Amino acid sequence: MQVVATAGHVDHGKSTLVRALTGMEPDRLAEERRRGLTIELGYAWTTLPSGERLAFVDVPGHERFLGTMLAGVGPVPAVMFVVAADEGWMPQSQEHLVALEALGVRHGLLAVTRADLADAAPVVEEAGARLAAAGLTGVEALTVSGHTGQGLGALRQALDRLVSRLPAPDPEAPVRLWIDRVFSVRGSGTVVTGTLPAGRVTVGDELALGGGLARVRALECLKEPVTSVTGVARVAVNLRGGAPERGRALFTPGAWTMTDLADVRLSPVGGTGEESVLPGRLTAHIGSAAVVCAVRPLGDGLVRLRLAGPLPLHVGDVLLLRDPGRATGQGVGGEGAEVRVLAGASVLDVRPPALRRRGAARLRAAELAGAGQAGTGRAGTVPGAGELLRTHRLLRGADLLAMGCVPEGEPVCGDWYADPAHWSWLGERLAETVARHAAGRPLEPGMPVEAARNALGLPDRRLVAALVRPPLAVTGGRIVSGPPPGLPEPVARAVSRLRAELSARPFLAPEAGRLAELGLGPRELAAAVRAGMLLRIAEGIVLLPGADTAAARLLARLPQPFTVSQARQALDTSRRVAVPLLEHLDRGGLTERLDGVNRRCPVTATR
Ligand SMILES: Nc1nc2c(ncn2[C@@H]2O[C@H](COP(=O)(O)OP(=O)(O)OP(=O)(O)O)[C@@H](O)[C@H]2O)c(=O)[nH]1
Ligand SMILES: [Mg+2]
Repeated sequence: MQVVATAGHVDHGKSTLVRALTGMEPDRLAEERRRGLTIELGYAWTTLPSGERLAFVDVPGHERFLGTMLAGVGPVPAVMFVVAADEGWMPQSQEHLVALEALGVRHGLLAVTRADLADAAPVVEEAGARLAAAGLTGVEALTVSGHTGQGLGALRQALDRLVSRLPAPDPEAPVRLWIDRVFSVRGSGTVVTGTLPAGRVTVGDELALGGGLARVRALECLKEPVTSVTGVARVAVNLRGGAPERGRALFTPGAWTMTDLADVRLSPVGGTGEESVLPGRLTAHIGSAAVVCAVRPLGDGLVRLRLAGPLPLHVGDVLLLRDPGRATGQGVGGEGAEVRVLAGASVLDVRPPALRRRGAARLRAAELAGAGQAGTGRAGTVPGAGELLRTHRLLRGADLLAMGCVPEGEPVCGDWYADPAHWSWLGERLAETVARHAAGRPLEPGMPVEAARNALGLPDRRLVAALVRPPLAVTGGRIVSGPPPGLPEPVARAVSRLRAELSARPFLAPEAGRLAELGLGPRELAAAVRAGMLLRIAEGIVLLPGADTAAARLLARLPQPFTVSQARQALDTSRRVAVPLLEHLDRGGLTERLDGVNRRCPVTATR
């Protein structure tokens, strides 16, 4: 199945043509029939000569219903543009065309109707040129009459050619079904309808809806019950749960980013080739949604939109921006009606960083300058995972998917992906941070992983572990300056263990038995001391570097003078260590021996 929307000035014969092509009535409301005017979206379908089924979303042409027109066209891949032969190009013809251009609709055909009333040729020429200028290239022009049936056979064949050219949507794509109608069916509950552009919906599916979840109880496609449907299709979904209303979307949970903030690139519309200065408040349209938004210019055609409510968005989505305040006041089809559609906006980021500091906006613009360059969404290029990582630096694979990008390459750990340049920068920062920590706290055997995570501002501890590479190593939840050059791997490991043990009781030097267990003989200890990983106090007595000055600081707090036994207690160690440690301190002038029993700390040593 394919879906085509109508477009064109009020009263130009859109609904009449849809009626003639399908035999169905697109104007369902009594008021529409009484006034001869489409107010709400109309739905009708037919089978084309090829056997392909085609559904129409028939939109209103009246300027007052532009919002409804946009809701109908939003999710639809192609358009049947209708112009009356007897009236020619009119203001809403222009406004609808600008809207299609902004939304990036590139496929369609031109039906110049009411050809029984006037010569269609000049209108075919003018309208054809305008459509081509707006990016609807390769559009076939047909001359028809909804009243006499003239040209309808050729139109059906042209519609067949049009739909056969449309790109085939991915049935595995995540679902986002913009709701364009909600109603209740007695005995079944709530039913919503919409145009499913891609992906698959199946009975029993649980889909996100307005912050909650809704279960698909039943499905219909063109009034026929189905158990599963893939886009493109018009679907009616019987729901349990959720809070459905027009403008909301049913979507695959986790596959879209619910956001009220988006950085976008503007694309000028209406053939001016220039960027108009946007007002500070606009309405953003996507799918069937219309949301008021505040506009913050970043520079270079880039703006940040703050939406009044969150929308499920992907990078690469295209929004239409219009000025809701600018009413034409000219009446239907009045001359000089102002163009209210101001720009298309292609979404570059759905999780943009806060702009706090002065000049942050300009920096952000520079950062986004090359992103997803040129063109808008449906036809243009979209920023890829690599580009998103360049600005976000670190993202989970799940976040990338929710942003609309398939992760590329290998994760750095778990589900985390990193920008390669940023990752190596982080590696360098970690080495620096660990070195600074070691210099400031020589008694500690290394920097706790959590402290390093904090220092680097990383969101996950596993990232710290993944950044550790030689000569850094992780033992016992700490990052240690691992084997310095020349220290063999097993010795380095044993020394790290020893340092970890010493960090718990810094003055209790390991006994000979423990050293032997760790395989640390005199040669190994000497190498570790040379590498600055241990401090030699005496033969077979090693502590962490800096333990001596730390001991002196503790001893200075004792009542002076003090005995070996008092020092031993204060340092929480044994006589075996206390005696040589005090002698080591004596040699360094950190303690002073008064007699056979007493020592004191010189006043200067405690400063
Ligand atoms: N003579 C003639 N009249 C037509 C033709 N098509 C439509 N009309 C008449 O034009 C008027 C408007 O037709 P609609 O089909 O309602 O126009 P529309 O474009 O759907 O109008 P809106 O939905 O309100 O924008 C009606 O009175 C139709 O009978 C045609 O091919 N020939
Ligand atoms: Mg109509």
